[in-house]
Amino acid sequence: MANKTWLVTGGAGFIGGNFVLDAVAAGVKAINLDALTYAGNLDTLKSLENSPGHVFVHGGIGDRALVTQLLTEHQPDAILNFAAESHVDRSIDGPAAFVQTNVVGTLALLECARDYWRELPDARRDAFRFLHVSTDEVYGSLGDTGLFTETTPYAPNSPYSASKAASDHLVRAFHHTYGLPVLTTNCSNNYGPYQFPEKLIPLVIAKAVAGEPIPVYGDGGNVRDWLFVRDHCSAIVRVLEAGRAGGVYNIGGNAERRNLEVVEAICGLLDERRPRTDGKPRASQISFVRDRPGHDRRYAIDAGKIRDELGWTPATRFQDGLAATVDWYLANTAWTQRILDGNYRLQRFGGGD
Ligand code: NAD
Ligand code: TDX
Repeated sequence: MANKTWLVTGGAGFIGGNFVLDAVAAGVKAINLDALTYAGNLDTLKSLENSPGHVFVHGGIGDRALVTQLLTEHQPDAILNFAAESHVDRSIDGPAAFVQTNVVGTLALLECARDYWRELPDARRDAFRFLHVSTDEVYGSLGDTGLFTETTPYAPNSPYSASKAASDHLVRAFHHTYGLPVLTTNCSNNYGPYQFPEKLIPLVIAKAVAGEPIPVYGDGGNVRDWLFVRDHCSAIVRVLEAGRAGGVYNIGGNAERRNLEVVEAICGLLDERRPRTDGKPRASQISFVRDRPGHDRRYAIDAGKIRDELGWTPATRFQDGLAATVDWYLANTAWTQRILDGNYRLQRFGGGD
């Protein structure tokens, strides 16, 4: 990784931010293109302020002139596309922004990448990769059994997952039609430091600590397969370095949990670390609320391909990653508070009460 230059998009977000922090620490020069939407946060990257390994550029992936200028100026060895609208609930209220960034934006980025890649000298052209970060949600919803593999047919159910599916198809088409050396990763639910508090785990921590009701959608029986964010980052590096051009790799944590189990586990961790003054358990704050429209019941990843082909497995057990995440949010309340001082107040999106 050392001495490589990567164009990272969406690197001020949750996963992209963790990725940039790790990559720069490993000696990569990261050109970080981020539009700084509500989800982009430069506080995450504060430790890189004086680092020559990090160049932050405020802008969108759909800005062809800007992307072309960055490619020409920095001559990256790879492009990693994390930039997206990422919240399912927001996609229910406003799908257009999801199509704009995830589909139209990714198309612009692909066209710029193709034109740049074509002009590279032979050796650098062979080594160049465009890695697209996608989600397991493109495969739809599972019943009580079964796992998503790389050949599971696409069946996206939310405007978010439909827009990610469309972007995956464009990435695939750019390989098939133009020969662009692409890689696609479809990952399960991530959790860890620097996640925007609209998502389940940081939302529950914030609500629990604030003494507010903790909203569990429906019966709390929906299942997600949780992966610690830094394990996702290490998987992406592994795919970038050793994945077969044109390949698709599913990434998962082998940690299927019902939502209610996750919420109760967080409550238990907080009871140990930050007991309520009235002595009641935090689980007493749990409130079952109206379900998410179109709520996918179960996601679960078969991560056998990345394990067998590339030797990657997750390093973090869910109970350890969850405890580390709770500890991180308790130790970094200023990071969340700065968000809550802005426009977001832990409110629900997507047709709830
Ligand atoms: P996030 O919402 O925390 O971050 C997205 C980042 O993209 C933000 O910094 C935002 O400012 C930036 N952005 C948005 N529109 C942009 C544009 N037009 N140009 C440039 N930057 C733009 O999302 P995340 O959770 O970090 O997800 C990152 C990627 O990983 C997404 O593509 C998402 O679909 C995928 N993914 C997420 C998860 C998960 O559990 N969070 C799981 C699997 C895959
Ligand atoms: O308040 C809540 N209560 C609740 O029960 C919230 C915010 C969520 N939920 C449920 C809905 C889901 O079943 O928890 C589960 C997780 O919800 P989210 O954190 O919104 O994640 P999810 O919809 O599963 O999507 C996430 O994983 C896949 C990411 O946001 C996506 O970007 C990623 O592609």
